[in-house]
Amino acid sequence: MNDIHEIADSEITPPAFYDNRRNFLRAGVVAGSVIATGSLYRWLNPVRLVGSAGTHVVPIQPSDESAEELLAKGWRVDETMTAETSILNYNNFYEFTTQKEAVAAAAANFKTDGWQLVVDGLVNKPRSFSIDDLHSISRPQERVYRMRCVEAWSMVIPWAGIPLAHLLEAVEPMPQAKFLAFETLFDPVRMPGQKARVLEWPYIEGLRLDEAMHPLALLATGLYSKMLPPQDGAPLRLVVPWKYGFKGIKSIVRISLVAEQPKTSWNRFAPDEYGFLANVNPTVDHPRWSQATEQRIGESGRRETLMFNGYEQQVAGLYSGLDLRHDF
Ligand SMILES: Nc1nc2c(c(=O)[nH]1)N[C@H]1C(S)=C(S)[C@@H](COP(=O)(O)O)O[C@H]1N2
Ligand SMILES: [Mo]
Repeated sequence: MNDIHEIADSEITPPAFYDNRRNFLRAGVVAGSVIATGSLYRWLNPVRLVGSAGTHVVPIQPSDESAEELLAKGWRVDETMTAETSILNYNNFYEFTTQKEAVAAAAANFKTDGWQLVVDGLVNKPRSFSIDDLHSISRPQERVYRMRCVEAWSMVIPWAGIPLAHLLEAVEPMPQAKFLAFETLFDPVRMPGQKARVLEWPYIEGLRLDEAMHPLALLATGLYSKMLPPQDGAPLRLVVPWKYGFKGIKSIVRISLVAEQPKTSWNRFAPDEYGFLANVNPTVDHPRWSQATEQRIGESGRRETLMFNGYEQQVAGLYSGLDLRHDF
């Protein structure tokens, strides 16, 4: 384990992809206005730590701890990443369609130029952020995380993004702030699935403030070393890997700091099936199916679901004293 080190993205990026990115860079320069080259360069070098034999270390930045110490504490995913084609073509994004294999095509023309994220509510410094603003708060970090959907399928996904805690530090939550309410864009023209009342739009999700401050909570702006594509929640989505996938709200336009627990979309839709905490828990079944096992996309057979999706060592302390037998 002594060959763990931080390396430049270019050293480990497959050549074919690197060439694509150079073309992308050239296109950006020619097009001129779309992406400032400065931000693109910053984007091209997310912090990434890898270990021997492809171990993915979860970097906590800033951190005094060495990669070896992080590994020893379980900040790692020793698992094969799910194929990029699966991550891009098997999606839940009801604003476009409820057919998982059809989301990519339905979302292909979704434009996110000029996107602004508003952060407001119980904060001392409410403001709105462009994606470049977010990247200047915190250099993007690569995070390889398991994702477990409540429907009992799962993936291992290389996200990149900024720790949610860093954004919160920038807006300074007030002492009365106890929860975050997240909101997806509401625009039935650009998101035609919103013309059907499958859910009440806009999609709303929430976290407790202490959950949001946890170093694993990520605002993802990238996937497989590229900008986040529309079907996975462009230009930014939440990733909380110890919770069921529906907590990972996509295409976020607003984050409000609030005093009361927000009313979330899936909980309103079926309060007995989708809770607020929604921590992955193999011992608490969904009313209509078991949560004990899962189908890892790309594998045959099923594997056992892990408590807190394998992040128990990191997050169990957030829930000490809570009876998780009723959390679903
Ligand atoms: N706005 C919005 N966010 C969403 C959803 C959605 O329908 N709309 N689906 C959720 C569900 S159920 C899951 S499992 C994940 C799927 O993320 P992926 O398609 O990137 O794998 O997104 C979550 N975020
Ligand atoms: Mo899901």
